[in-house]
Amino acid sequence: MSEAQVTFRQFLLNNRRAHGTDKDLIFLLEDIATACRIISHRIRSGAFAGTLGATKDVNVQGETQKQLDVIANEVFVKHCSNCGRVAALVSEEVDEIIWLKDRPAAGDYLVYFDPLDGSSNLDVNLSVGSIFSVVALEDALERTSDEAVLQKGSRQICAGYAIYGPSTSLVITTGSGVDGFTHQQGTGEFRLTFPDMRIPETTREFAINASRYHHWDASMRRYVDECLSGENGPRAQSHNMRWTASMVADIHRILTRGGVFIYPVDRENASMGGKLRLMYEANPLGMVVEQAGGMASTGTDRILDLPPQSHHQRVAVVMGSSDEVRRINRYYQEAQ
Ligand code: P6P
Repeated sequence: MSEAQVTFRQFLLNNRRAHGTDKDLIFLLEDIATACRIISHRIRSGAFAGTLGATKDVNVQGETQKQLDVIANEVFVKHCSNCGRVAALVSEEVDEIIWLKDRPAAGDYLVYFDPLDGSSNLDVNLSVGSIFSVVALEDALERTSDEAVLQKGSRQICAGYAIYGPSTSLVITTGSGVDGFTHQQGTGEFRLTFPDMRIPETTREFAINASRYHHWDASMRRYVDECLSGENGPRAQSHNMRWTASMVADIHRILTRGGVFIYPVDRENASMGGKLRLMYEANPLGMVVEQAGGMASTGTDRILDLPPQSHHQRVAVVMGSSDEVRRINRYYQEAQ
């Protein structure tokens, strides 16, 4: 193991020296890393503990909750509540905002998370993940309100995810690039194994749920039709497609080798504003993608500039290699 494979704590302390990372944020990120370690263990032991199945409950998203959705949420809530500077938690699994302080101070943290993204993959032993985002309150609050958590993605001070795959990895940005860590069996440490992750500008790989083709608008069909038309089509090159039904896994592949991830608003999901959620999926992963040199758009607007209307708001997502995101944005612009 090279010296470069520093532990997560050593990395955060180095980051503090280089970029002035606040010590409370370091404590919070270490608590989040602990939560991800625990979730990783609960997933990998789920078959023995009988926790792989579904509950009888439906969450605010209208999705049947898996037992591990509930467990992962409880682990995130517990570990994100340790740091005395966290004012509120917004969870994909919880309808209401979880306020930890009655009168939050300026600089207190708002933490947004999807504790177990892609949990339908648990039944078939495919990758799932956890997504997290941190915003620091600009001003103190006289009283708590739903509006207080409606912060633009551009105000995030930190974002990242854990992916529970063949290995458990943690990927974070605090605004100075993107770094990936791998959980080391035995020591339990997250070690820096993928420093300074970058997304190539160009790609020939796209990720979309192609079974929804008949719901898409003309711009999205135009883009995918061209990708599928190969060397004799307008792109004059062949493309590859991947879809893992876990945004974290698709985005991690894109961070590792490029690509573009697309979940458009379509005729069927338009009434809900799309499928994916802004505050704890598109914003955090959008910050990671941008910090790695990619782009994150709705097809028409930069995701991180969107003014949130509600904390479970949904949004169209196009993110990854910048050349492809620009092309898709252009197709939407030309259709206006
Ligand atoms: P579909 C998982 O439920 C999720 O929120 C994302 O992680 C994933 O990319 C998408 O939904 C999968 O959607 O239509 O393939 O089920």
